[in-house]
This record gives sequence, structure tokens and C-alpha cells, in this order.
Amino acid sequence: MKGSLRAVFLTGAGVSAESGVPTFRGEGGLWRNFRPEELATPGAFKKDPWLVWQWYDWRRKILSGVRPNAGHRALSEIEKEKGAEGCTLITQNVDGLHQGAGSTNVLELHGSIWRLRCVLCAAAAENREVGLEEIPRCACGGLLRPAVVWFGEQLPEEVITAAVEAAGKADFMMVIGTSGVVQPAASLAVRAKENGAYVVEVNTEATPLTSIMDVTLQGRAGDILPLLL
Ligand code: BJW
Ligand code: ZN
Repeated sequence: MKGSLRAVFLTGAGVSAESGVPTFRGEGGLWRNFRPEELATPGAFKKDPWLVWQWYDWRRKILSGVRPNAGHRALSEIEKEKGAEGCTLITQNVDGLHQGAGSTNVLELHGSIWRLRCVLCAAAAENREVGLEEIPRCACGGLLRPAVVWFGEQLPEEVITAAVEAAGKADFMMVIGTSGVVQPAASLAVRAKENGAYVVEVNTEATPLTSIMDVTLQGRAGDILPLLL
């Protein structure tokens, strides 16, 4: 991992699973029979903002009590060893655990659950309160929403632009703990591979991305990533 090779790590919910954060899909990943495709949408928020907020408040409560795990820590160590310039961490996670572990060159493709944004005036601010009794509101009166990316919404332009560039220039990409079904995140791995990167997957299960991988490491991120050090 040392030297001038450009490494990109693309992570998903599986990297936080060992911290006790539920994943989206698969066993134990659902909430009240909803699928993310049904709750994480602008339409769902428009129809029933309180229902969507209850989901986010439940998740923020869980997140406020968890800590980064050995997988997050290993990625932060790798960044320290290699230097942040040659080491880009692209995450789909909104939990902030990579930064909590000390990673600095982090691209949050799907935003952050700890930032709220007004649906009327777009004012945004960090907010870590949990245990909501009603929908939070902006000073302008508009409803506040989590500053995350829902289905059908564009990813933050500067973030996806930087991620596409990093993936295209990568010599090495490791894809960790993502089901690889959500776009455009999953296509970053394809882009890296097509541009000549050596691609490695770390996952407890096979995914739609497995077939393009040079190497697949089947197992838990928290067990496998520390071995890279
Ligand atoms: C372990 C482990 C352990 C467990 N160790 N591993 C092209 C084709 C078809 C559709 C589209 C397309 N382009 C765009 C779309 C539409 C859509 C999309 O992708 N749909 C597909 C589902 C079909 N995409 C979008 O709408 C995106 N926007 C967009 O493209 O804008 C332009 C556009 C607009 C309109 C039309 C067309 C284009 C936005 C996507 C936003 C996703 N948002 C969410 C919610 C974020 C906020 C929140 O957190 O609440 O992001 S959904 C949810 O899924 C969340 C995640 O980041 C994302 C990915 O999930 P992830 O991380 O992969 O988790 P899981 O649970 O799925 O998988 C966990 C994995 O870990 C599993 O594989 C386990 O095996 C593994 N694992 N424990 C290692 N210990
Ligand atoms: Zn406002």
C-alpha cells in the first residue's frame, strides 16, 4: 500500500455493521417492513415527513451510541501511512464513522445524517439532537430534512465529480461492505476497473460487482481490513 500508487476505498453500510449500525438490505436491515427505496425518497418525505423523520431519528439514536470499529480504524491508518493525497475514501455512508476514526480525505456520496437542510430556503447546519417530538423547523418556517441523498435526487455535484475523477485515476480500488446495487456509487467500481485499476472486494457475501473483481475477500470488514496494515 505504500508509495505513489493511488488507492481508492469505496465503502457501504457493511463497514459500519460491526459497530452495530443496521445495514439497508439483507437480514436485520429493514425497519417496519419498509425498504429504503420506499422511505428514502423525496416523495415519502412529502407524503409523510413525520414517518420519515421517525426513521431518521431512530437511526440517529443508534448512531449516537456507536463507535468506529476495527475496519474504520484500519482505513484511517492506511490513509496516515500513505498520505491523504494518494488515498481517497468514497463512502455511501451518512454516519460519519470514517471521520470519527480519523480519516480526512472522505467523499460522502450520500451526504450526512448529522446535517439538516431546510426544504424552503436550503439553509443547512449540523445538528446532533435525537429524540424528536416533532418535525424540526428552520428559522424561516420551512421543514428541516436530513441533508442526505434520497432516491431520485442528484448527488452533491462537487462530491460525485471528485469521486468519478478519483475512481478513474485509481491504481487500486477496494470495495467494502456495499451491496453494489445503488447507482451511481456502484458504477465507480466499474469505472476504476475499466481504467485499469486492480479491484478488490471485501464483503460477507457475493454482490453484482463480484464478477468484475480481481480478488474477492469474503469476510467481515473489521476482520479483513486490519490485515492490510
Ligand atoms: C458486510 C458486513 C461486514 C454486511 N463486512 N460486508 C441506473 C440504473 C438503475 C437505477 C438507477 C441508475 N442510476 C440511478 C438510478 C436510480 C437510483 C438507484 O440506484 N436505484 C437502484 C436501487 C435501482 N439512484 C439514485 O436515485 C441516486 N441518484 C441519482 O442517480 O441521481 C441522478 C438520477 C436521478 C433520477 C433518475 C436517474 C438518475 C441516489 C441514490 C441515493 C441512495 N440513498 C440511500 C439513502 C441515503 C440516506 C440514508 O442513509 O438514509 O443511500 S439508499 C441506501 O442504499 C443508502 C446507502 O448508501 C445505499 C447503498 O447501500 P449499501 O451501503 O450498499 O448497503 P446495503 O445494506 O445495501 O449492503 C450492505 C452490504 O454489506 C451487503 O452486501 C452485505 O453483504 C455487506 N456486509 N456486513 C463486510 N461486517
Ligand atoms: Zn429555511
